[in-house]
Amino acid sequence: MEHQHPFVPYQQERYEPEEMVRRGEEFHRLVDRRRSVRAFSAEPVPYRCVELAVRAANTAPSGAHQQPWTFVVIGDQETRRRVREAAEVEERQNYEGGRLPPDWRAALEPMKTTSDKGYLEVAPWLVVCFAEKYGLTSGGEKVRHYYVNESVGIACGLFITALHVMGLSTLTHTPNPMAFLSEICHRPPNERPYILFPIGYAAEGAEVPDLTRKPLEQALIPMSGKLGL
Ligand code: IYR
Repeated sequence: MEHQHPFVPYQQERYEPEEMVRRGEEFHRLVDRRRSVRAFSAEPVPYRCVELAVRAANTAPSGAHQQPWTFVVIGDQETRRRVREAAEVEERQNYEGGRLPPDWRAALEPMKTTSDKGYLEVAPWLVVCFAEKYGLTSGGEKVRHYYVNESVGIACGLFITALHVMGLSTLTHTPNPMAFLSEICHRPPNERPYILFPIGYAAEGAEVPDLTRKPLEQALIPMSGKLGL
């Protein structure tokens, strides 16, 4: 074992029930306003905000505390242009070259997405989250990683939430296939690109599809009685 985790006391914050509900309602109102954005302003965004979002992501629980994520931050115009071009090469094959199977194309139709990924060059920051399929010891031995998808997915959830709290917009973009990101970001073979996030302010006049959230009765199935309040 390279690391040991001695046990230390932990005290979770406690609130009166009314305060718990008030905080929950406030948080729900906040996250309910988050939307995936595909039209960004080129206005600069402080690096510190991106760093803080990664700090939040880096608090995620993970299988065996293996923290199997890496977030690569790209800010320079030239690299953003390379990412856009490589993503568009793939997406043109998907959308115009017939690589997207018909059922997938039909599912995407309401989103009105196309192979044009101009936002990858407009948004001032691109962050690529990589998932570590396995770890490596200092001696180069492979270490099995557990629940990689769950762990990295949760980290990315925290990441987009932190950006939203700061008033920033993003998109969970998954160009397909996205191996080109490993090359551009110089990441090792044990890491695979997971999600590409353009980050910035939503463009003036940006529009999003008028989606609604799944009704609570479908998302929440209470199997036993509701307690209190
Ligand atoms: N990667 C493609 C296609 C795409 C797939 C899904 I599922 C989406 O929710 C959105 C897009 C693209 O980025 O256009």
